[in-house]
Amino acid sequence: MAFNYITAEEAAQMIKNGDTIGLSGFTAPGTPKAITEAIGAKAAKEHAEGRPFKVNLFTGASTSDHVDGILSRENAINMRAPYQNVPDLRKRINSHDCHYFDRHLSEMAQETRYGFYGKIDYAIIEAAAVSPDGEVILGTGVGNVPTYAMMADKIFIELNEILPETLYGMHDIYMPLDPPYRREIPIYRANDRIGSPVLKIDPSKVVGIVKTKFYDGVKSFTAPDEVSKQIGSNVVKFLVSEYMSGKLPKEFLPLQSGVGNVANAVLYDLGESKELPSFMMYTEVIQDAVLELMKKGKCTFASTCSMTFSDATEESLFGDLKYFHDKILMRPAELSNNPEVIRRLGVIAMNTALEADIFGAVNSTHVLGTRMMNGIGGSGDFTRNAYISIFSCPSVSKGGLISNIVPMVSHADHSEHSVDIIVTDQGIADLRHKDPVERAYEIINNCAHPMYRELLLDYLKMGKGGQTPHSLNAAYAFHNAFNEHGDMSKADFSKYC
Ligand code: 0RQ
Repeated sequence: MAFNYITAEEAAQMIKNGDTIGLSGFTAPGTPKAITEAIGAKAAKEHAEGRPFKVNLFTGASTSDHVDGILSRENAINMRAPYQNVPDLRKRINSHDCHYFDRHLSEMAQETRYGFYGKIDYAIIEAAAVSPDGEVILGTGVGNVPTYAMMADKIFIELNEILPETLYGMHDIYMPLDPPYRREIPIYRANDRIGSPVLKIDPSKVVGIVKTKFYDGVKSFTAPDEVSKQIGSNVVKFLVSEYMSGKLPKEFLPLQSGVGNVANAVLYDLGESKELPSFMMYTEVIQDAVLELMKKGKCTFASTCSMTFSDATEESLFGDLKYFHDKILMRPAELSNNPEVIRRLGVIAMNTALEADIFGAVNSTHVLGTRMMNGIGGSGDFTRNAYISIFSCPSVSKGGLISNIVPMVSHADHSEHSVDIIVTDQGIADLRHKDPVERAYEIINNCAHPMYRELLLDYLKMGKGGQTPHSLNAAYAFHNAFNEHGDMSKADFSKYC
């Protein structure tokens, strides 16, 4: 079939107020860039002329300024799911200009197919190539695009000339049947391939192809600061001791690691470790550090949903794709984050907390209990189903005005039933086989910053009984002190006695 080549502006003209759009990609990689920019420009014009214009936007995870940035500045997003991390969108979410629902990433595609979110009007797909019969070689991220493309009435393709066609073979596209017909996902090792190297779409739904030329725009990592380095080295120390004590099998287990500087620091440290064997990853994103680990032979394979590499790393990867071609497989989010597969493979999960409480509950999403930061991302998919689930965060934030270890989390994303290990720059708390009070001492003594330890021990002693001795009237003394004085260390429990 001969496709229509159009401009991004022509594509944006077809999008109407109230349309629902599903995007390819996961984080910035694989996410469209040009048409969403043009939709932002259209929104600005519509708003200037007094007409309402907002779209519903479904993605794989976070996107980039080309999507969430421009559309939020133009106040053009009505509903958004399942994850974001762009400051302009964060503001819109917290001011209720945008309805955001923060979903486990593994569930978004199937729930879209179940019809929970209504119909999809358009799918926009970033691609390296598309054949006349609708075989698409995707780019550097997959996300939920198989489902969005299947469900959408119409499809736009952004053909990005930066993306080499030699990406062919690095994707594993597979969509499970829905209940009651679903069978097991036949991934028994992280490197098992179960699907197609291309995304198959109905070519008659393609209303236009837009040619683009964009790198993903992921910033290079800064050298890790002292706190990140300390957290990284504590995580590796923990993994080495688990391995040496035989609690991890001699072959080791696949790793999942979240995004950010700490995750990158952990991976670099793993590369230096002499005690640990080489390993595979079963994860949702891989960052720059993973390529270094592959070059050293320390990481032998990565199953992921996207290659979240900085532009410089992406450029060098495309120059040397042959070496990495059989070491990386990009899959849809419902496979990369699949609870069944995570449990089967025994994935070691490493995610990030904003705050953790002394009994082991974790808040990854809400600053001081109310303001959405980013979202849960894949942390819930992995945490609940991991062989061992590790959460890390600095012991304090804002120069010590905030303790990230608190009496009670101000919002609960991950309960103590799913969290095994907490790591801060101060040390490691192993919560396994410990009752709530034992966990509290473990966390306070090993993970809390020394300036907050006495306060947290005072809180624990205030408890009047019960297996988890919270003191409900004082549980938010830290957060109240920050709201009143801008400093959690000014918490005064006597006010609540
Ligand atoms: O603010 O930038 O103004 O200084 O929060 O904190 O320590 O720099 O850490 O950038 O890694 O973000 C949990 C948000 C951590 C992130 C979270 C302030 C702090 C700073 C950022 P400033 P850091 P990071 C992967 C899987 C989702 C869960 C997950 C995240 C800013 O990692 O969104 O792992 N994770 N998902 O000062 C108030 C506290 C605070 C606080 C830190 N307790 N109270 N502010 N800050 N702790 C994602 C995917 O699935 C794709």
